Amino acid sequence: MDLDAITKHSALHAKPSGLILQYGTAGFRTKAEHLDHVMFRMGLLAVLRSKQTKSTIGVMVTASHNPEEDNGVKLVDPLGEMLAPSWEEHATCLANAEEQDVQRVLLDISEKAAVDLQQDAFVVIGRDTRPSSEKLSQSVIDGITVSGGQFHDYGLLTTPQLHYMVYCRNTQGQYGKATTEGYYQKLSKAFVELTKQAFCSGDECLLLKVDCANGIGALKLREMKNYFSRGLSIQLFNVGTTGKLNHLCGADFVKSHQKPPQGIEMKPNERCCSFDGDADRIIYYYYDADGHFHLIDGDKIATLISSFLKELLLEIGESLNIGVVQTAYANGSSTRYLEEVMKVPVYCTKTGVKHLHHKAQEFDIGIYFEANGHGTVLFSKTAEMKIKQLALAEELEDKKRKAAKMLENIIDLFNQAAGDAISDMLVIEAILALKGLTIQQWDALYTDLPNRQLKVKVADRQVISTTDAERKAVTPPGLQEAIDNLVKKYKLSRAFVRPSGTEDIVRVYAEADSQESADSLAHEVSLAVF
Ligand code: 16G
Ligand code: ZN
Repeated sequence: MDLDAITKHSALHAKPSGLILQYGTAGFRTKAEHLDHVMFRMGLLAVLRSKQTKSTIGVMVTASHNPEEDNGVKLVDPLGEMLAPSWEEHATCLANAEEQDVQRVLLDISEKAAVDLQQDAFVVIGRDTRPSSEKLSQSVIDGITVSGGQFHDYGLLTTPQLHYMVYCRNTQGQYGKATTEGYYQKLSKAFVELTKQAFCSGDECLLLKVDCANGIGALKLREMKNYFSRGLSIQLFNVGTTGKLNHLCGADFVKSHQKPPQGIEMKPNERCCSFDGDADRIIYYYYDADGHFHLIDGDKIATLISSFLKELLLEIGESLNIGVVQTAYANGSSTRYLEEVMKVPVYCTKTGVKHLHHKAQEFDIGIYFEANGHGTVLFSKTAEMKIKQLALAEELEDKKRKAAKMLENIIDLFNQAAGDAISDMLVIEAILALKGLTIQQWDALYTDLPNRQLKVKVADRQVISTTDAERKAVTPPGLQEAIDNLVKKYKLSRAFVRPSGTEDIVRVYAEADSQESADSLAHEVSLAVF
């Protein structure tokens, strides 16, 4: 690495003085105009990480569901996973170094992480459709090339597609081909195989309306559609030609406002879903015949998937362990249904995909979803091997082999590297078709407890610290007692507070037996936070 060249180049991507940013839950995220230096430096860091792991590293330029003016960047580790926590710290140090210290910080990181600077480095880059993304990804490339790394720029990609590319490249193509065609082929083949017996002849019952949040999902779903000769009929809305990214639409908007996005025409009982701005989240919803809006969030998605997988496991008769991972935001009804009715073990982790993903890796089949619609299913190598063997076993009775074949296709249909709106959508559509379930029947699995989320602005959100997967406040003293006392006043109630990992606010969540109670509990808890 030519450190002098790096210093020279770095001055062309100068850090605004005084600006301090943190590698948060999903990388760096702020107004796009403040990010040029971060992008350049993440190019440098990706090269170091690639040298250290002797693998391809990914860099994704996106700010997901944030407003169009924002942007962000995150690094993807060799198996398509989120960047390791110790490297998040390196990322923060490097992003905040003053110009004259960049060289020193780079050497510092190399030393601490035992990076062999002689190693080759390879980085792949993807970006979302924000107006600022192209230029910012160019700054990432600048950082990569000046530090002697090689790269492949995929251009426009969904976040989960980039995770997929990294995973494919580091497993010598075993997971799939590291191209968008490879991704579409893998998913569409699995979907078509899986749903072979399911589809009725008329197209009407299969219609799905998709709100693409005016983002990358629109482009990629349109490409994907070409790979289906039959089956699913998808109609796209909010494709970005007129509307603004994430504005009054998208999964985050629908989930947090509990209402439909603008720009989609919904008839009663029609199945609709929304992606977020980088297509790693999905939320379903519909209007019933009386005009009531029904939201089907990540918890209900996890429930549908879990019950389907559990049935298939029973049929193949293998003792593979299954676990569902949620966060504190999971609706109490979903947890109760999973544990008491379905008898599957449920675990709770801190908010943020990396925590859920990590926990889900402990099981043969780990199902994880955040209530906001981000999630996937992970299959252990053992589970995958057993399932593949059974699918091939000629001597097996038909029913068993069929179940094993279905599981085999399900493994291919899920993105094993990250939650993926396109892949999750295909899984859900396949399950609904195979089970002959309408969206109302799916919705009726259990009734969500009414809930409310509030944001509270405080002087310093870090005075609040939590434990027990963010369900209990440790500091400030007295806060948890106050919450406990408030919760006692309501039926079927639960509440917690936590500092946001993406915004300078504290989040409050409350649920109770009625909307009125949930609203009032959330309000009272937010007063206790001051
Ligand atoms: C990020 C996380 C998401 C989490 C959210 C919480 C990833 C890829 N994304 O968007 O999973 O739910 O942050 O935000 O991990 P908060 O800390 O502001 O509530
Ligand atoms: Zn996202």
